[in-house]
Amino acid sequence: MKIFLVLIMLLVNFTTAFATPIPLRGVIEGFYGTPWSNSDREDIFVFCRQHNLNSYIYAPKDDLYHREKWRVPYPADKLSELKNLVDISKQNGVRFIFAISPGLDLNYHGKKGEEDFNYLMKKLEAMYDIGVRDFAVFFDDLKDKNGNHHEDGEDHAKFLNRVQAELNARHKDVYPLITVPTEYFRLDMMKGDKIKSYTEKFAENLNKKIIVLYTGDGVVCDGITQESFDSVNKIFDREMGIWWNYPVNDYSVTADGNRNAKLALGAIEKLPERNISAIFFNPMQQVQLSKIALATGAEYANSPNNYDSEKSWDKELSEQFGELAKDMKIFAEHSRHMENNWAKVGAADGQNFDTAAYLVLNGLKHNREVDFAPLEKIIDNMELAAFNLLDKLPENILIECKPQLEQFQRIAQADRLALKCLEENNLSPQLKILREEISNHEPTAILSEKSALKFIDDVIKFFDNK
Ligand code: 14T
Repeated sequence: MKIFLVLIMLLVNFTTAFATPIPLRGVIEGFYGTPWSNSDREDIFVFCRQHNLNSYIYAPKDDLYHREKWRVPYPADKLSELKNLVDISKQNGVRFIFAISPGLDLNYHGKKGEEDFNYLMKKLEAMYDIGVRDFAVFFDDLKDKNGNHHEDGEDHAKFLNRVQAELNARHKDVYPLITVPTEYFRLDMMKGDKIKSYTEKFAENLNKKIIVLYTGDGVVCDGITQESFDSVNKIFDREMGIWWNYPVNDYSVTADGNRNAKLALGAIEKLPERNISAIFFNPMQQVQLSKIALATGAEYANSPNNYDSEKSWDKELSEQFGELAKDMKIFAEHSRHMENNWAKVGAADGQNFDTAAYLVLNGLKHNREVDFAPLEKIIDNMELAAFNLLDKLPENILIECKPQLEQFQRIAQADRLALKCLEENNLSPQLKILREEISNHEPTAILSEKSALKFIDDVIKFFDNK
């Protein structure tokens, strides 16, 4: 029996020892909105080293020199700041990948085409001079307001081939070029069963060494199946890389134009196990809180075929939050699912809450004897978690989630009153006031929309329907 156990343990060690990490794995600073500060970036390089992530892509959408003014060289002060970053990334064993997004107004042909090619090479050359050896040229988000684009896949591919050839001709030590096409999610590459002409021409003409990133079936989507992934590998005739849009929350925009209202605090999940050349996680502006998802992503990237998202989530929460881990998990459980009319990713919020709430509401609807205690206990823990976290989280983390924690507290308090109303079979007018108060804060803080927040509305409806 003992020998049997030892054998099993050896086998487990064996499989983890032979886990094959995704070759290129890291973080892409690729979100809209205020870019990370340089000290945020330095912090992330250290984090990458600690979690065996080997690369970082510099691609902040709102760095003017990255996209809008891509032709304009970085001024001396910005360049020396970048040099400092490149040095620190190297010290941490992290490849600093410099990305440029020239697609808004790039010319491909004639005299203007030559001029633009030279502008772009100049920009990359300046980065080579400060120590960058990895380059990316992105063509994403070039659609007009009707959702159409006028790009030509052959133009893009030939431009990229030429950049790659020129880099290789000038330098012996640059890594393969990385790109994102204009049609960068699977459903945008296809019209029914047919591959659209941009994608077809892009794939057909693009040098086989160039690494192509895409985001899955949609821009922000509920996982990538192996089957779907392999079908895209087939279209591009190479192992694709993934640009994974979690925990990024730049699209969580409220009516008043407030970004990042909901925090993505869940685990990375539902990604393929095989044939992946690269994976980059697009984070939130909230750099500290991005580390929950990023740490699970690092576990996935280092061992895609024996990754367990819930286990990894628990482990990383414990590691990052120590004695506050239990409370952080309660909060994070209500802030991990991201969804709007075009985006959907992350495990459902408040699953335990929902199970208990259903038993209560459904019981009452069918005039059964109901036990209120389990839900009450869950609500108690939510309120306590919010209280503890507001009190004890380190300043640099608290600053990223204070509005959401306060909203969580409001929701828990309203949930408590809602439950009390059910128990007493009487709708207190105070409940609608608390609900109003929550709505007033929604421009800056959203969480648990379909779970703990919805419960308040469900209870109000319950009495309205009586
Ligand atoms: F290139 C891509 F792979 C990509 O994801 N591009 C952007 C990215 O910068 C952004 O952070 C991410 C999440 O919002 O999605 C892409 O940007 C979009 C795409 C949309 F369809 C922003 C708004 C959209 F409606």
